[in-house]
Amino acid sequence: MPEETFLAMQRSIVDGAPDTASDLAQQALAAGIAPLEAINLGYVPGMHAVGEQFARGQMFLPDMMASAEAMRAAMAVLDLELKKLGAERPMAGIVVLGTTKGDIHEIGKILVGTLLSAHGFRVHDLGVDVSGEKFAAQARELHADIVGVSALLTTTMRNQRGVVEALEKAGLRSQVKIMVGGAPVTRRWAEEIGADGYAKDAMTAVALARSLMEQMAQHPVAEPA
Ligand code: HCB
Repeated sequence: MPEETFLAMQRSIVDGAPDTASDLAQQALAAGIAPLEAINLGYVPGMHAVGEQFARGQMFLPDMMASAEAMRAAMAVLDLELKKLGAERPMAGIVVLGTTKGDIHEIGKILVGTLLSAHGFRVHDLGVDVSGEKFAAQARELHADIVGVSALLTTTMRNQRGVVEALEKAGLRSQVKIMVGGAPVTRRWAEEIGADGYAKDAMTAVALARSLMEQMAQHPVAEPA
């Protein structure tokens, strides 16, 4: 039964069918399937299939937009369940999250934000197409412990370096940890631009955020006077 449900979830994304995607998410919750399982085994593989078909020229931009809509519809149902878990946990840290300048991909970032919230982090999502300067200004204003930067295009990945530089320029680099992610991003890239860590998916991002918080607790930096 779950196998069929996961396949139907994948199909709802490939077909760009928001109502079906949302119905399946509700059915899954009613059947006791964990929201994260539905995301990882049902909907995300659907998004990957869409990316592959787009790359092969078998899908076009409007199709990809419809698939994104279906993904959002499913996430709207599952998000609520995941966030309930976070309300019961002690505050784990403050995260400012966004997609780099020039990039409007948001699904992965939203997923990262949802899982961080579900694990007790207070997440401020700045949205998409966010400049390094805005990341820095918001990190200061919101007293962020961690800045999470997403990029899905090889052309916008380099703007992650711009975020690291903006935080340095604002004098915040020693107080704020930076984690990067997104389909074209690698650990090596994270090291090259001077970020503190890379996460390949949302669960890894939670583990990374926890370990960055631990590092900060072990080596606290005095707030500037
Ligand atoms: Co878009 N697109 N797209 N797209 N798109 C990609 C990314 C391609 C790989 C598709 C392909 O060619 N195979 C490709 C990029 C090629 C490249 O640069 N190498 C591409 C392209 C080319 C484009 C346009 C340029 C197409 C055009 O206009 N001709 C255009 C660019 C617009 C722009 O940003 N300026 C475009 C537009 C779109 C939309 C709008 C139709 C839509 C986005 C809608 C939205 O987000 N609201 C879209 C989509 C949906 C995709 C694919 C199909 C899926 C992306 C997705 O949601 N994945 C994608 C194909 C793919 O990635 N395989 C395709 C699912 C999520 C869950 O995975 O990797 O985003 P994720 O996030 C993970 C992970 O990376 C990590 O955790 C997340 C959760 O597990 N993570 C972090 C992410 N951020 C993190 C931050 C952290 O701090 C830590 C971890």
